[in-house]
Amino acid sequence: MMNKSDAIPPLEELAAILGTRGFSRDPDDMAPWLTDWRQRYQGRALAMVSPATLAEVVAVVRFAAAHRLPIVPQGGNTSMVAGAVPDDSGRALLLSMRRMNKIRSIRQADNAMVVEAGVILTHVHEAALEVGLRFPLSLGAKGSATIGGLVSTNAGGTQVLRFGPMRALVLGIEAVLPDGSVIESLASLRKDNRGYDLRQLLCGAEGTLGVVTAVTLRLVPVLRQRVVAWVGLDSPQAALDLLRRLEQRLGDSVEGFELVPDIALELVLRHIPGTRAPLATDCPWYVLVECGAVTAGDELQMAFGAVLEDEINAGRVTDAMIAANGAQAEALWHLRDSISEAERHDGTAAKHDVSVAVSDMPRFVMEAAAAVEQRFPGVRVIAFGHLGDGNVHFNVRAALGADSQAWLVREGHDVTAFVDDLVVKAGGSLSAEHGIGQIKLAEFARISEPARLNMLRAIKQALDPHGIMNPGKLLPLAPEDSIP
Ligand code: 2HG
Ligand code: ZN
Repeated sequence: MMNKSDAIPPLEELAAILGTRGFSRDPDDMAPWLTDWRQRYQGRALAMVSPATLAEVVAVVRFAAAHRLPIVPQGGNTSMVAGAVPDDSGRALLLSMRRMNKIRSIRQADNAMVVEAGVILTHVHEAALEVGLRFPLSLGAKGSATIGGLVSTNAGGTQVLRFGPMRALVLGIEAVLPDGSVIESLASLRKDNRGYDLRQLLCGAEGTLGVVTAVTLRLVPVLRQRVVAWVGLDSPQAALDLLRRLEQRLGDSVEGFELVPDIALELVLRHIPGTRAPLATDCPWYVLVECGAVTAGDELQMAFGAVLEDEINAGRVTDAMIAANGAQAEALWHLRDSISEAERHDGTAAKHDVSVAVSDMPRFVMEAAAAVEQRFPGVRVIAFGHLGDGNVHFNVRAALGADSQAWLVREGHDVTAFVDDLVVKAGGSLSAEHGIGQIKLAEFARISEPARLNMLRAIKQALDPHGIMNPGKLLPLAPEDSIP
């Protein structure tokens, strides 16, 4: 465990290495980065360090290792589980990766791009498009989330269906380990059987095993046909049935399939300026569907239209609109991508990032919502998101008119335990794509099988014996480590 010494380490050494742009103890510089996106945690830091090169990251980690200082790596600070802010001890170095923001190379012949951890997702999208390729992963926070954070949380998002989450898109990795050594493995090897998959170990490790400094990302061909539609229907089961029928008739062209309940659309229309309802008919559920093809033409649009017409005629779809152009498509995605923001404007919620088997999700959504609303009268469940991946955000909101902050403090814990028990019963996971961070730590410990926790702890202990890397995140303390 870390040395609890209060002696101030010689920070001037670090300041000299990093220069004025790379080192700050100014409270105003640090303030925006010490509170998590959901504004649930307020941390403190000894200093904010912002290295611009791999060598500088190595120097920071060596310094922290020598003085047993906690390091909290941070990109865009968009974590949903407070995974990128320090605790309030004031001992941590907040390691901002935002200055490591170079696209090092694009290897078109390998369909690959080497990018540094601080590159913002939107910039990756743009750089790929400039060479006629595409990086398929996308999510609402794409304008501020950085690659290092997305890799470290194995981010999912709204386009996982066809190409998978971050883990499926990281072909190579460069990282600084807790002792300051560097693992350099950026070659985009499609096959590599040198034992444990170290690259995958670092993906989703939430910065607890080292600092990811760069990765090689998989790129895919650019789309020449794209169909984006907003579909109204009766239930999550009807939505999943539609997905399967689309797959049967359009093959693997379905790239996005997002479930939106009417309550989520209402929140967006109320709080996000310039938005409007896509359909004239109000439906209890909607899906946003995106299909794509790499060939030019209009067959996809025709085939998609034919499926929708059949579904409407069969009474399985209530109403639908297909975006007529790129601007309309973006407007539909804007509705979907704004749900989280709209929900935040409306007050705080008990958020649950749940996955179960895809085929079980429609039933889970309906039954779990009914159970929660019966057990906690007045609360409102808003379950939305990545139905095609078997992942919804099962968020529970305070009763109308209630003070949501006070409600969360009073009842949030019980609500979350109730939901997580339902998730366990359904054989699911309490974290499909957001990670564990700080917010889910206690529940992760409560509902997980000991073998899982022991394995995680053993890996952590082997690689970071002094516990300096992002302490207090992801890994519940072992009973013998708990501080009395
Ligand atoms: C999304 O899918 C994000 O929009 C955020 O993962 C989910 O706010 C949430 O609960
Ligand atoms: Zn999501």
